[in-house]
Amino acid sequence: RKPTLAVVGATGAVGTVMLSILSERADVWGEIRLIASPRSAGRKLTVRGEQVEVVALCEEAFEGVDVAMFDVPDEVSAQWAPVAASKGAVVVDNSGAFRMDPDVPLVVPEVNAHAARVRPRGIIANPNCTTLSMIVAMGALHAEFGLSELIVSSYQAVSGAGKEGIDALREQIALVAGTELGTHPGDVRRAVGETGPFPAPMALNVVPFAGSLKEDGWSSEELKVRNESRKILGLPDLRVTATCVRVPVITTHSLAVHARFENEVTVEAAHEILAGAPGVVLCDNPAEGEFPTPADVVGTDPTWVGRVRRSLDDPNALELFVCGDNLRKGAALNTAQIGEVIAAELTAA
Ligand code: 11C
Repeated sequence: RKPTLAVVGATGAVGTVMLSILSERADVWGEIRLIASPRSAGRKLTVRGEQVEVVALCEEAFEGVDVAMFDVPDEVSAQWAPVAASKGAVVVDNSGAFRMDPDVPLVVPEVNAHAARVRPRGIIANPNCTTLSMIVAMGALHAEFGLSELIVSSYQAVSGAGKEGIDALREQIALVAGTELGTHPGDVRRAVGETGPFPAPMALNVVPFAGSLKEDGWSSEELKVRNESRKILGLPDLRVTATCVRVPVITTHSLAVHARFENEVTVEAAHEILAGAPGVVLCDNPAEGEFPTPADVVGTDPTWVGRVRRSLDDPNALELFVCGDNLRKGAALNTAQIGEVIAAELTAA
């Protein structure tokens, strides 16, 4: 029997991408049940070429479910993931609710698939999209050179803030297009008015803040990059500094990474590792204008890496630029891959 899958949050920005990913990948699932808030119940959505009616989130919706993928806000996961697990489902949760729980593995299949086997709460967490956009490449380099420090700056797309974020940028672009705005202090801010889910205008701008404000001036996104990278790589003392910035890109997060290693590095060796790493595409020929950009990477599955340089003042450090689609590998795809690992385990049992 093929396992039964539930997708919770099927109508959201990540849920929508999840349905197309499930339709594209090898079909390991029996029934796929779509679950969303009562307000979306009754809607019909297409998955695997078939129309499936959305059912409302309730305890009975998890009856007979083997794997439940959650793409919902933290508080909804915090309440409902344990309910699904108590009904016997293995939960793969894409919220921040359980990522740092020591009894919940945080899994990126290319880096630490083995961690998915030990799940005392019946829950496996999927990392934040910013961490996920770089961690496959960093895991491959770590395996060879031994990572000792990461200093990253992110360039995060507005879809990280969901459909509301996408709508806000589109509306703001329409308001500034064809004008001479962006030449005087505050002119863009006055023209766009309400800034939606962002603390400043996104059109014609970059915003050095993503997530919520935490202790000592750090943002939640910056702390997630630090804590989650440490947990996934199994390096609890890894030195990590992140500055998370929102840019006017619809989808695909980018990161400029300074990575320091235990051992000396060369660009040639880094190129060889990255070119051979599963889930990574090396795109690094600046003389020909070849480097990853969000506009080229969006809609693709791998982590794209370019601009690989050895640090001028440190033979143990590399500088690189990484792009990954934050809704695919950054969210739905990684969740689907974890689900497939569990489906294989259940089918073999
Ligand atoms: C953003 N990375 O770009 C966030 C969205 O912890 O799963 C995902 C938040 C999370 O705004």
